[in-house]
Amino acid sequence: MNLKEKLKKSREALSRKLGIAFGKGVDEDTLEIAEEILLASDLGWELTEIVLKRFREEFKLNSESDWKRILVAVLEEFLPVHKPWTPDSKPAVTLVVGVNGAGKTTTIARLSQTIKAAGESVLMGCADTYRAAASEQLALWGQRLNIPVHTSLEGADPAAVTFDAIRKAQADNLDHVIIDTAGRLHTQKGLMDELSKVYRVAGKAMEGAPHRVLLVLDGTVGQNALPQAQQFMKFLPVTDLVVTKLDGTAKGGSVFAMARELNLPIRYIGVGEGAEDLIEFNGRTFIEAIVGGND
Ligand SMILES: Nc1nc2c(ncn2[C@@H]2O[C@H](COP(=O)(O)OP(=O)(O)OP(=O)(O)O)[C@@H](O)[C@H]2O)c(=O)[nH]1
Ligand SMILES: [Mg+2]
Repeated sequence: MNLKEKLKKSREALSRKLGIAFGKGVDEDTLEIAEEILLASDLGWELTEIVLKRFREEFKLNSESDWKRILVAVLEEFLPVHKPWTPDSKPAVTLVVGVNGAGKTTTIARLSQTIKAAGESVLMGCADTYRAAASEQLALWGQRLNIPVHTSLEGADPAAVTFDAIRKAQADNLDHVIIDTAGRLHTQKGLMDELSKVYRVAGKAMEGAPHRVLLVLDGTVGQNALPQAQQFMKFLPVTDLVVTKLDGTAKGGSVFAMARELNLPIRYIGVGEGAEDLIEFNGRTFIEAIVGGND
């Protein structure tokens, strides 16, 4: 899969526009245009100011603009580096949370597929018990990918389903269990409390569980997802971020602000609806895809 192609909207909004602006030479007017472009890419104020400062410093020494190299260097410095996740329990329990429609279920299916392809076993648990369709959606993925799914009846207690799914994965000696939850707004206190309960009950089913909590953010929302993420983090200890739908937005720059502001690793990104469109996030590759190249 060509990441550059998938992130085309963000690259055009950032790199192509900067290329046009700087192509005409470098002066204060160009830098003002550059500022607008950086902000429109959703890089955020802090990062935009750092990039502009670096542009200014370099341009004083050199009238030829090497803006691409500078931008890549600043973005790489800005992105916090995190250790890769290595599960140290069996099963490794992953809880997946986020607002409605962010891409939780799709992420779980694609993540499970990757786990299976790596030769490990996985159970997908459906703690989204509000809609019968939620169980059906996950069950369908299970059939398609030939991966076991644990569901329950509509209206069941999500915490109880989580408990059962973990116990089932233990009994079946599986490597992973990934729990899907119902989408909820960070402002819905009752539903957020329910999520805290799911988290606690997972720990009762198995000590140390869940071993990671993935917060799925819709990339098309850009930096506006920040307050939403901060609310989720008040109710349960989120460990990793997933940013989906980056194929459908020009605001790809927001991942830098998210990684920095929330100080959590962006573990995966979604760049399409296909099965292969969830990829492990790699800062360098991502930066290269939205800045690099000569197009
Ligand atoms: N273009 C694009 N679409 C995506 C991506 N990830 C998910 N989607 C689509 O977004 C829609 C919602 O995805 P779901 O996985 O059902 O989202 P959810 O968070 O489980 O939704 P709820 O359970 O209703 O809260 C689906 O149509 C997905 O195909 C992505 O990376 N790119
Ligand atoms: Mg879902």
